Amino acid sequence: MKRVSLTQYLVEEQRQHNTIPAELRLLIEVVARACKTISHSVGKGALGEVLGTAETENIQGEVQKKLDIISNEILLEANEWGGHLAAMASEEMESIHPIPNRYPKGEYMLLFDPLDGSSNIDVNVSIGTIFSVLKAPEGMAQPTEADFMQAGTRQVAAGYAVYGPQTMLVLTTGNGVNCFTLDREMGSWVLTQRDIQIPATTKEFAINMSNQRHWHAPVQRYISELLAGDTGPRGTNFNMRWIASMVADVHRILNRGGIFMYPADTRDTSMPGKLRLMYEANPMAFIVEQAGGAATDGKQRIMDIQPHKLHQRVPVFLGSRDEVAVVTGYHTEG
Ligand code: AHM
Ligand code: MG
Repeated sequence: MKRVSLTQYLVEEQRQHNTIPAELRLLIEVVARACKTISHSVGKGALGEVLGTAETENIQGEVQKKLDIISNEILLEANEWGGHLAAMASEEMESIHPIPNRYPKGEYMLLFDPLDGSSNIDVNVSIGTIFSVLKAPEGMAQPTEADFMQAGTRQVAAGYAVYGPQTMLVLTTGNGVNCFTLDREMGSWVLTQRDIQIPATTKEFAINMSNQRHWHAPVQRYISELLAGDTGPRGTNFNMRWIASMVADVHRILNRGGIFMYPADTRDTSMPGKLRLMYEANPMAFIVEQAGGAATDGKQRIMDIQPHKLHQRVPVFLGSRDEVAVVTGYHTEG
């Protein structure tokens, strides 16, 4: 089999479709290289003294794991000097990170969740990095948070790396979804799946069932119908999976279909759901839509939401488009 590297893929994609100019290619390659470094740290585990919690909390009030901080540093350092970015933003940093004055600035802005699925770090279950790329607004001088407040439809690229039995990078630049596997011996990313398509129908769902008593009526209805299986209105049995790493759950859905949900609930209505719009929901929505799936907040397409805060949360329903349509219908009808 002829091996296509990430670089070759990016160069050829630009030649054929004109979607990856040189600066964007550099950005993607730098992010991919940083993910390689994160994968290496993750893989060392206790041997690299990277497990366990740090003594800090992030802006969401969550205790940070050592690997959350290490991964954030790796991504910041890798992306500062290349001249392709104007600013970065991260789940692990309260405010945006403009490129320091000692480096040239570029026209892109990068957002990331450096290590998603933090609760799985210490138990050797798949975790990942999620990223989203926006363009800096025309004429932007010193970047501010307001410059990041762009709907998901404005993303020029999005992707995630999943650190599992294999390390993989899933990427879209708006022309389908492709997957690269890290060749650990060679240290290179090799194209292993082209133009991934999510089946439109599915019999598999993913939700944290322990929150059931807090859900709103539409989600209660939808899940109870799935659980009723062939004895209920759906007339067929559904299976459930919940990895508690969005990257791993989404990766399964990309490969064999499914619906992933993190709904808002009755607990704290100022914090709808758990996932963050700008660096979790939007990039995943872009990938899922590019693979023929759908992503809504229960009422509208996630990528159409006009953000108002860097760390804002959003309810998420994504995956196989027929199921996303059913649960979204339950929210919008009547
Ligand atoms: P994190 O960014 O702090 O790791 O939180 C996001 C993660 C997602 O990867 C996953 O889908 C969800 O939190 C799991 O939540 P729960 O702990 O309710 O199972
Ligand atoms: Mg995270």
